[in-house]
Amino acid sequence: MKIASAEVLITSPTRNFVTLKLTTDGGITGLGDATVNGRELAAASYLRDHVAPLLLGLDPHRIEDTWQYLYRGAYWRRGPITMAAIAAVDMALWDIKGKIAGLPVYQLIGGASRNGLLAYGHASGTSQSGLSESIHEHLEKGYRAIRVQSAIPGIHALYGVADQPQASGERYDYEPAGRGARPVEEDWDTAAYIRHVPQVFEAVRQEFGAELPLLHDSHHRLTPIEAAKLARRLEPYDLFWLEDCTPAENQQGLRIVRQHTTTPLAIGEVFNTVWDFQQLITEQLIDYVRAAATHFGGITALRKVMDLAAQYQIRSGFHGPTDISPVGFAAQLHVGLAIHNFGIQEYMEHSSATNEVFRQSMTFKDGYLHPGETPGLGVEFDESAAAQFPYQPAYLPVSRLHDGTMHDW
Ligand code: EZ4
Ligand code: CO
Repeated sequence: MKIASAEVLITSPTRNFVTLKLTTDGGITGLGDATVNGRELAAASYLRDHVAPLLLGLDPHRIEDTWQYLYRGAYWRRGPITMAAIAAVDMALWDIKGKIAGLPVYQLIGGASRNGLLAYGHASGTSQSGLSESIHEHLEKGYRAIRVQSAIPGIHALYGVADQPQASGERYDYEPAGRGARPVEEDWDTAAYIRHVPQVFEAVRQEFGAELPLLHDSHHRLTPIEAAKLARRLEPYDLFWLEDCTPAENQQGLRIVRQHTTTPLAIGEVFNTVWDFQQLITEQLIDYVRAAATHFGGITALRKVMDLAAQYQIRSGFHGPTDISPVGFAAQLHVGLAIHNFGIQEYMEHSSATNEVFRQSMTFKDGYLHPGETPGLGVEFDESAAAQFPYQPAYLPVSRLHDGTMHDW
C-alpha cells in the first residue's frame, strides 16, 4: 500500500483552516489539521511545497517512521509551522489506519478508558449580569464545567469576552479576530485585572455554588509574581485551573508561582513538542497539559507527552478553540478517550459554516464529548461546501499597555 496523493485544502468557514488530505493507491483517504491561526499560508506551503512530495510512495501504515522522517529529516526542528505540518500527516495516517481496520482511532491506541470526555465551555460577560446569563446558557446546553472571563473596568477590549462593542461599531468576536489585513489592537492593565478578577469569582461562586468546576485563562499576561498574587487571591474560589498565568518561555518562572499558591495551573497551548514541557512536567510545576494535537505533532506526539505527564500525576486539558479544525479536535478526542490521565477537554463549538464543511461523528451530550464510532477520526471534508468559503487574511489581535507599550496578547 502506498500514499498516492497529498492535497492541501484551505477554506474559511468563519475562520481559516488548513487541511491535509492523503489518498492511498487503494483510494482510502485520511485528513489532518495544520491550521496555525494568523500564519495559515506558511503551514500550507510547508506541507504543499516540502512535505507532500516526500510522502508520495510511502507506506501509510508506517506512522511512527514517517513522523521521525519528517521531524529528524527537516534538520530544523520544532516550531509551530513544522509541528503543525507533521501533525497533519500524523492525523491523516491514523485516519487511514482506522479506516483500514474498520475501527475508530481510539480503539487503535488502547480503547476507551472512560465513557465520555468532560468538557468545559466559555462563558463571558461585559458585566456581572451578562456573565451570569452566559453561565446559565452554558448550563442549559449541558456543560458541567465553565471557563469564566469578564470585562475589566479600565480595559476597553479584552481577550475572552464576547460581544464587546468596538470603535468600528462592530461586535467584537474574540476568537476569529478582526477579519482584514491588520490585527485588531486591544489594551491591557495588569493592576486593574488583578483587582477585579477575584470579585468576579466571588460573585459567581455565590450565585452558582461550590460544586461547579470553574476555570480562567490569564492568556500569558502576568509576570510570575503577579501570577502568584492572582492565583493566591483566587484560592477561596477553588478554581479547576488557572491557565497561562505567565508566558512560559522562561519555565523557571513557574517555580515562583508554585511557591505561593495551590491554585492548579494549566499551560502549553502554544507549545510544540514534549521538550517544551520537560521542565514543567518533571519539576511538577503544572497540573494540566494544554497541548493541541494540531500544534504539537499530532496523535503520536500527544500520547508521548501524556505518558511522561502520567508519571507525575499530571493530566490532560487539550486546547480546543475554534481555530483547531474539527479534524484536529477529533484527533485529540480519540487520545483523551484512550489515555488514563485525561483531565478535561476545552470545547468552544464550531460555527454552523465550519460544521457544514467538516462533517463529524463527534457528539456532545450532558456535558461530555465522545469522538463517535466511525472508523478513523470520524470527520469528512465536504469539498463543495468548502469552495463557498475562500481563504481570507485574518490575524489574531495584539495587545498594548495604555502608554502604547506592546504587551503579550
Ligand atoms: O487564544 O486559540 O484557551 N484558549 C485560548 C484560545 C487562543 C486562540 C488563539 O488562536 O487561549 O482562545
Ligand atoms: Co488559552
